[in-house]
Amino acid sequence: MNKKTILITLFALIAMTGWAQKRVNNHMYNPDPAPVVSGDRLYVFTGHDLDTATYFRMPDWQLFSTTDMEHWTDHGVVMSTANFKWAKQGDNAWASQAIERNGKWYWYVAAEDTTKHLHGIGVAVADRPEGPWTDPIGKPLIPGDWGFIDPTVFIDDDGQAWLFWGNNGCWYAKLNEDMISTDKSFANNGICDMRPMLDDEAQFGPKCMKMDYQLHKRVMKTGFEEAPWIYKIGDTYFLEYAAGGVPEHWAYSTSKSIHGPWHYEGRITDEAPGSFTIHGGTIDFKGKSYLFYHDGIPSGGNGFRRTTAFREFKRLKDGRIPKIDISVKK
Ligand code: FUB
Repeated sequence: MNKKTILITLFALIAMTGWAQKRVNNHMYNPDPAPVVSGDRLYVFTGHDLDTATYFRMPDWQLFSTTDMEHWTDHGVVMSTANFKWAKQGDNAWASQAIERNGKWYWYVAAEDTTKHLHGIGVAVADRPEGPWTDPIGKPLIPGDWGFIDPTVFIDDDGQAWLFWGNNGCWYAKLNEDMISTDKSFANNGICDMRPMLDDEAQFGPKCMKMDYQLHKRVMKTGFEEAPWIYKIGDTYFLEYAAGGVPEHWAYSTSKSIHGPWHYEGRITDEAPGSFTIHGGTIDFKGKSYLFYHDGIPSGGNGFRRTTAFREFKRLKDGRIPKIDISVKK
């Protein structure tokens, strides 16, 4: 066999078997992974499902890191609802994402805005991922409203930072350079509502019948469910998201502009084993690509005790993402 045949055979074998599933930690429940690279290290910010949870019971946020994707440092719980005086305490510390800018770290989280009894988006600042983290504004950055969860943040090539978020809808705001305030002159008092775009199957994939918790009934809804994950490769914006109602699968759309229109690219994965949610995102680190997500395998299928998993994969041309098998067998 010559070198080319060996490489093709190897690639075909990997494509058939899928990449192995790995974990950052097997002992504590750690859903909603948000990976970020800083220098030589990859950090994964996660939430925390309580060991006894039978519904979402999430009091704080955790951090893990690695330099080689094999050996992980468990930094433990590095921030909790106690960091946000406006938030419901001891619970509803939902999905998050952190980003580094000019030597400071900014961590965007979903927590319950007690003035609205609905989730809003908070921001915390630190000098390093391990903290200590503080709330620089003492109020939600984005006040509570229906579906205002799952923040994702991205800094464009021109230095403009964008915050996206949403469940059963997607919204985005222009962050000011301080990263702790939004540009109120943008869109509708600072918030652009993407729901008309989500309605378009060419942009966000097939609609499906699912529960609307505001209307308290099942209706035909957009494929986009929640958990947006925004980034850019070359001149292409990527928006990954949980799709298809619950149980969720992971899908993505691309665009040549942060404002869309988006082009639906398809599924990245099928549903996560043992979990009706899947929240995650892809990231490139040391020349390889990884998909992070959570599943319910370690808890034996309890959808409220979820554990982060990751798998290596190879991007296609232009950074596009192949279908990744996350079934338990692999
Ligand atoms: O972890 C709580 C919620 O479940 C997240 O905000 C969603 O993305 C889903 O994973």
